[in-house]
Amino acid sequence: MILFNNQFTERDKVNIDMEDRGYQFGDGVYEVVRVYNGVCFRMESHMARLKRSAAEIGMTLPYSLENIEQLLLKLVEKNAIHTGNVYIQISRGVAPRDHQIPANITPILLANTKEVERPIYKIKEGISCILTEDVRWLRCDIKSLNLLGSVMATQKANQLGYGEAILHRRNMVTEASSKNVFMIKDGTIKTHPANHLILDGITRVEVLDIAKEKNLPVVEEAFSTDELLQADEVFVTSTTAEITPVTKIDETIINKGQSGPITQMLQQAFEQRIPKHGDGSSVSLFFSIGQK
Ligand code: PSZ
Repeated sequence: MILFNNQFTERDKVNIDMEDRGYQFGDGVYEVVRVYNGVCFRMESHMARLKRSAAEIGMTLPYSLENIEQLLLKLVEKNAIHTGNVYIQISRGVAPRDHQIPANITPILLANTKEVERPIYKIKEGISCILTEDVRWLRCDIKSLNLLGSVMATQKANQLGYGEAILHRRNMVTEASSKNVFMIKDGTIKTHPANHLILDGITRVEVLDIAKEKNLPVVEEAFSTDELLQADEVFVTSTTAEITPVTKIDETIINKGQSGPITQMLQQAFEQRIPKHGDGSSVSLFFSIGQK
């Protein structure tokens, strides 16, 4: 079952107009929310960011934020999602193709869900990343449907046999193509400040909160690609990747190709914040039995 505006329906019953501005211009915004044990994780933060993204592109949400949240919760329930993702996008709406936005346009909301396990293997063993130039626009703080810059960087990484692309502007690291980037040097955690050059990830905020709770030194400052390559530990974060170690960047092996101690400390604290079953059980990174 999917959500089309405020109706629950089947995917094959939905017709998207070719003049939907989401399709024509990438004119719209989206969110991905993680579901753990049937519970939406940090739903309020995702809803707040959705509202902000819409406001930044001058789009009024079709329903109240509370209404949208209720619809998404109902969708998760109807589809009996245990561990998975909720994808929601709101496009500007349908209008004859013209850059100018007509006054009376109504946004179109679409949401679906998917059962997806936690990427336990990558979270444990880490991933490899290429470094590539950040060619995206200057409003990366908006979670917009325009993802071409990110898609092209990911494509380049994949073609070279790497898992992700870490982006830089004139050798200053911004973020990864679909993740935030953190580095650790001499016990200090560094990440790019939340400005127009990055998406302020919900997972990024969670990591900063954990670091604060644990009195770990953090600086929200841009760092260079050279600094990154000399880091003791590197990790990337996102709603689905959680805290994933980066063990190789281009030809450079990070921390002997392993997840580092501070990364693991953060992962463990993150895992403790994940909604559990009523009985406290869940698939765990630290307490699992032969998960791959
Ligand atoms: O399933 C996936 O592949 C997902 S779910 C969320 C993302 C990818 N990426 C979000 C994202 C992003 O696109 C960029 C450019 N920077 C940072 C992030 C991380 O944001 P959060 O932590 O909110 O998911």
